[in-house]
Amino acid sequence: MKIRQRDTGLGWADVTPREFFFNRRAFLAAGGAALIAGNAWANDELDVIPSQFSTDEQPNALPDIARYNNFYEFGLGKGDPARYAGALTTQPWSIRIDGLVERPGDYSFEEILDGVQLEERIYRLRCVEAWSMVVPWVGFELGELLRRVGVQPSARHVAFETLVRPEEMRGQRVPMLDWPYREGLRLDEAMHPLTILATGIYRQPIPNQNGAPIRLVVPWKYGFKSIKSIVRITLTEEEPLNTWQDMAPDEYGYYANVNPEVDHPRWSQASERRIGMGLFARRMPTRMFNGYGDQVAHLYEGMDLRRYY
Ligand SMILES: Nc1nc2c(c(=O)[nH]1)N[C@H]1C(S)=C(S)[C@@H](COP(=O)(O)O)O[C@H]1N2
Ligand SMILES: [Mo]
Repeated sequence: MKIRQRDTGLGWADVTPREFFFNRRAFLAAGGAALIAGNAWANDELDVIPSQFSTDEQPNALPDIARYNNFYEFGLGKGDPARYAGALTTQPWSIRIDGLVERPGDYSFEEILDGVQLEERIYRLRCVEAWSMVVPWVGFELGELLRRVGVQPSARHVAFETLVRPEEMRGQRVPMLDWPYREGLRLDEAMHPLTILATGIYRQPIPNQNGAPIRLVVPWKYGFKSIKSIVRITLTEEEPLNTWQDMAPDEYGYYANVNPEVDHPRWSQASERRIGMGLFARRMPTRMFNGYGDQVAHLYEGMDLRRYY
């Protein structure tokens, strides 16, 4: 997919690409090299500062993060993304930002990152399938981008779409999902400081299988909300339909907040298995809002979270 650059009137349009630095030896020592599906940006280490929003939990090792993935564009198996995502070219990349925004347009990856200070944010990711991991993401607040493009007063939601490119995304050659993969957030969720766009993991460009070159991370929601390889962000008034809600509305709602008290119709959500600790490791209790309740519970005050699952 080729997106033409429109005149956006945005001040950060004519910029030099961000410079990355890469520590090849540390990367090899982490055992990641063989597992990382060729990312075109992956020749540098990112210029990153630590974030106050990190958990103090021990992050999973890079090989675990990069070999056990859900990314249906590359197949259904957990190992398929690591095996096949190397075919994806992530350079050049741009995101169309449209809908109820002041400055709609097609923004290149470089424009989006221009002037942005990337932070390392160690977040838990809890999947609806009841496994979890802790990931040292590198990213910046989605709200920062939305403020820069200007949200119109009538906007209430933010819709996201993943790339459609069946030549490189072999899972898209079968109509398993209604491509493109789509997600949505309420505007206040999207503007919350915990909601980030991630471009890296372990201070390196994000591995293709984890959603290169840019993906959403919403740490208090089930993993499927964290849409990968984003090419479109649309501000809307109506609540957008997301892919899993569309496929199976009784199993997947719009909110998808991590909630140990509301089970998935086919299994319990009360506990989780941390990947990398072995199949026989004790399951740990799942926490309300994945442990981020102090920061986000107020967003849902007065809402019946059984109804709005
Ligand atoms: N485009 C796209 N984004 C996606 C998915 C997908 O299949 N396609 N899977 C989701 C699910 S179910 C999870 S749990 C997380 C997994 O992210 P990770 O592979 O980085 O752990 O990505 C989410 N984002
Ligand atoms: Mo998931």
